Amino acid sequence: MDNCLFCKIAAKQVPASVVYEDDELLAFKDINPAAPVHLLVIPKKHISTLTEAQPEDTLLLGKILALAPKLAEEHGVSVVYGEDGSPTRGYKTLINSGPDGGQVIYHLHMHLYGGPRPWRGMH
Ligand code: DGP
Repeated sequence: MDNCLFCKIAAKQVPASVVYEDDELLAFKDINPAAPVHLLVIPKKHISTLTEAQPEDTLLLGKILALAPKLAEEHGVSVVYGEDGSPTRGYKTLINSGPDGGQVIYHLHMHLYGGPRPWRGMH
């Protein structure tokens, strides 16, 4: 879509630190990280917000979510179970939708945050 920053990143017209790419998805480092690991996962197809996603996008939405544990593993923030079975480390996934949801860039994206806390402005 014309004038969409994340479409331009997907088209390699704007540089980004890409950490994953396939035919449908792109993941890259957030330019203003709020946590030691802060990645964004986008569909290459332009969808403005989660509200605009259509029934035929359901598999694509699933692929975005399913990429999170793979990226978390690659970036050292996956959930790890200690000898007593209790979980350690971990990560947060977040999709902001609309102004009240805190969305700034109107191209659907999932944030992935991880790494030692505290994280800026988040619990
Ligand atoms: P949101 O508030 O959910 O729309 O988050 C938008 C995120 O996009 C925000 O964390 C900063 C990030 N961002 C904005 N512009 C750029 C950019 O040009 N490059 C990269 N890598 N990230 C950007």
